[in-house]
Amino acid sequence: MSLPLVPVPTEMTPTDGAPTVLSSATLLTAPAELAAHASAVLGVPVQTEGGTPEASSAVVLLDDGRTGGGYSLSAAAGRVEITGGRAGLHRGLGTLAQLRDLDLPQAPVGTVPAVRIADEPRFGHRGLMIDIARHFFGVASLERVIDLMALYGLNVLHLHLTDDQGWRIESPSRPELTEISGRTEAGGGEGGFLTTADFTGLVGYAADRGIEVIPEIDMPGHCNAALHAIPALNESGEAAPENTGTDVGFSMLRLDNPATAPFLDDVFTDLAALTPGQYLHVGGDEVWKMGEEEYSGFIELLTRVVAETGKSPMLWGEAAVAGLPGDALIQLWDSNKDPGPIVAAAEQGAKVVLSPGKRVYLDMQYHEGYPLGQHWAGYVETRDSYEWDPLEYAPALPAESVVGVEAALWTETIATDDDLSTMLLPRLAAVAEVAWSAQEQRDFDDFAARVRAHAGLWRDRGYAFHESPQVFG
Ligand code: TNX
Repeated sequence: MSLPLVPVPTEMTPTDGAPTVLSSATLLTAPAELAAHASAVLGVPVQTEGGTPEASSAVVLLDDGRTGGGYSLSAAAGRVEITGGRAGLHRGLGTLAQLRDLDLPQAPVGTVPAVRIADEPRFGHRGLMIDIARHFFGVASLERVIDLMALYGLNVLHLHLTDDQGWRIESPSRPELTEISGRTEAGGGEGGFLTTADFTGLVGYAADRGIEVIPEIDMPGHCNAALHAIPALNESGEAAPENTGTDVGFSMLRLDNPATAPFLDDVFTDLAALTPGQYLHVGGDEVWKMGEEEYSGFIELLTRVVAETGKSPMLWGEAAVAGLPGDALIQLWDSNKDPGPIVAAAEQGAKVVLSPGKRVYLDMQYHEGYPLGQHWAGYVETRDSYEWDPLEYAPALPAESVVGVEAALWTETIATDDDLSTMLLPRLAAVAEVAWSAQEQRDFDDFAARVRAHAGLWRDRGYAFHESPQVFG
């Protein structure tokens, strides 16, 4: 078998020669912004100018200014060289980490087999959404998720920060949001929230690994946490009770409440100030009790508020019925619904990220009776996440509107780190390959054989995973 990399690279040629041993005696040369991170990932010291001690091997990262995420990697005779633009070097490091940490017949753990790789992603947006509102997951948990994303070439972490059950991001102009609704969660647990410093630290941790964070404040529905913390947002003027259940569709902010627009200004201005990336996600999903006109007006207000912060809006698919600005990014999720309105918005220039529930909702149960997850979109085993072509999912979507794929992990039933990684693995590896690798290179049986070789790596790093019979059977 050739090397079991995931996602499968565009071109890969195992070559003759001994494996390269990476150790504390390996020397690393890298562009300044990457050096510290590369050194930490690989466990090798950075080469300092001047004295060069005798090294047993070398890793060289060369920035060639390329855009788009492609890179090439060669390893032979004690030297590993990765060439690419900034995004490509990040992906090359993930590939190198796999080559080193997989236990291969050609090269045991700790060594890199002789190989030449030329690799390039299919889609630019390769995302994962984590819901930290239903159950709170803090910095340490999210860093471990980011590590997995980097290993498999995902480059967008979408954080669902607010919902009916809790408000998880400190907003300096509205401290009551987290003081009150940072302490509630689904099932009645203690909750929690990210301080502005926590969030900034996470954004930096992700950026060091080539990953952009897109934060989401979900409006105008899924907002009981705001209604609980801020009485004036309620039509009655009285705070809504906390919500620790998992029903959806019941809460909403009202467009004609004079407290609403200043509230949106405050929270999105605060969020924009913490976010170096282009996008703020404003939600827009499942507002079941609001009329169409008010809903469209609300979405238009949200997109104006985002524009004033200098950012671009990302929105759940329902929002396609409203008038959207040219820089809007729509996230298709409901695989039980006609994608017609999203197709129409895409024909007007909107871009689309595909998150169809029956494929990439990683909170769906793997099979009937599975102890974690839901199944409104169906049971989703590894093959379901893998065996689809994003450009065939909604064939009426103009191909150039589809910028990528994003998995989603909602946490109504997910409460621990082990729960989280069990739902992610092995399906996240499947989604990563859908988003990265060319369709004609993808084959489920081949993928299953490759990803099987990753179980040891997951165990070594302490990630619980689902022993899918489709992969391990
Ligand atoms: C639908 S997906 C939701 C979430 C739930 C999820 C559970 C979306 C935009 N809304 O509120 O958590 O289903 O799978």
